[in-house]
Amino acid sequence: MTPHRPLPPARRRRTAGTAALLTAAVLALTGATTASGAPTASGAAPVSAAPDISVANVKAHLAQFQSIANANGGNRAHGRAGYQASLSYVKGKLDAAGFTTTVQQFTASGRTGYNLIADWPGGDTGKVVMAGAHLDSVTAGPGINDDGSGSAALLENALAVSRAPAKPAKHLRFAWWGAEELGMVGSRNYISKLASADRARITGYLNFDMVGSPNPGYFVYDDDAALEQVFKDYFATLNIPTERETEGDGRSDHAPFKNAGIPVGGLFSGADYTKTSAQARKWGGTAGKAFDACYHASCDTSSNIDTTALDHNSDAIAYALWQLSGA
Ligand code: DTR
Ligand code: ZN
Ligand code: ZN
Repeated sequence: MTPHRPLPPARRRRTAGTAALLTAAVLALTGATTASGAPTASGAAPVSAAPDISVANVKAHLAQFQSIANANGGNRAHGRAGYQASLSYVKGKLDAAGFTTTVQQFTASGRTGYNLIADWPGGDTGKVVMAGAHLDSVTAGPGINDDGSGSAALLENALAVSRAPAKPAKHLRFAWWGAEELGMVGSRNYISKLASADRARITGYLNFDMVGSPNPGYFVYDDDAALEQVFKDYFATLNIPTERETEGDGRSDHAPFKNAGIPVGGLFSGADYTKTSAQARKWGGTAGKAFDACYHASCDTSSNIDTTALDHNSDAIAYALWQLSGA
């Protein structure tokens, strides 16, 4: 649902239909049928349509993160009670859904930090599709857009995987990183502890850090052409123009993966940079104002979210996961 720029039901159905048509066209080209899930004439497994991710569910996770911050000194920062509570919340949902979860411990600035890794059982473990978001906020505030938005969108996507009838051909792994705000300490730790054989099994890593900015842009990471194209294809079905993400090179948890030679992609709706008038013309919102004026501030609360951007980005994540894992 889209309170800011409500789409009439007919248009939402049409956009969903477009995605379905794309999938149908791919299946027709490969000689597959949508129903059977049998191998195609070319031997490739057909890709079933990605689900529509409920933005209401994503926002319910954000409301939980906000309550957690409220109850724990106003933040969910590394080494604080609000981080631990955020991790328990996400882990509880994943465990109940059948994920195999692992908590990885590390130390940063004299405090213990944690990554949460969640593997969906099955798929070819020689080909791992990974997606992540950081679960820590800065100490200044609750971090609802940065990066409650990515954490919540990813959680709802993981739950959608657990509910889906079709099994992914590749192995799916989700990560919620600790201490990103201290310099990507959690994700760097994960990569440094990963055996080189296990690194080689990761076919791609997708990062979602800030996907519900209140004055949003639609930025797609340009690090890997194939991963970039998957997201561009999705936004093309919505008729939303995208730009290549250039603000954040090396500024989030995809950087350690990229440095390890793993293809990376991701989405970003903008931080403290100012939206230009050209960008406001194509995306709406306010020119001359930051994409997120509450970036790293106490006002990064539940009201610091554009529901439409959060909705589209959540659905784009599902599209990419389904495409890349061959669900
Ligand atoms: N790393 C983010 C902020 C950030 C700024 N630019 C980008 C570009 C792409 C992803 C993230 C970012 C933070 O957590 O503060
Ligand atoms: Zn962030
Ligand atoms: Zn940040």
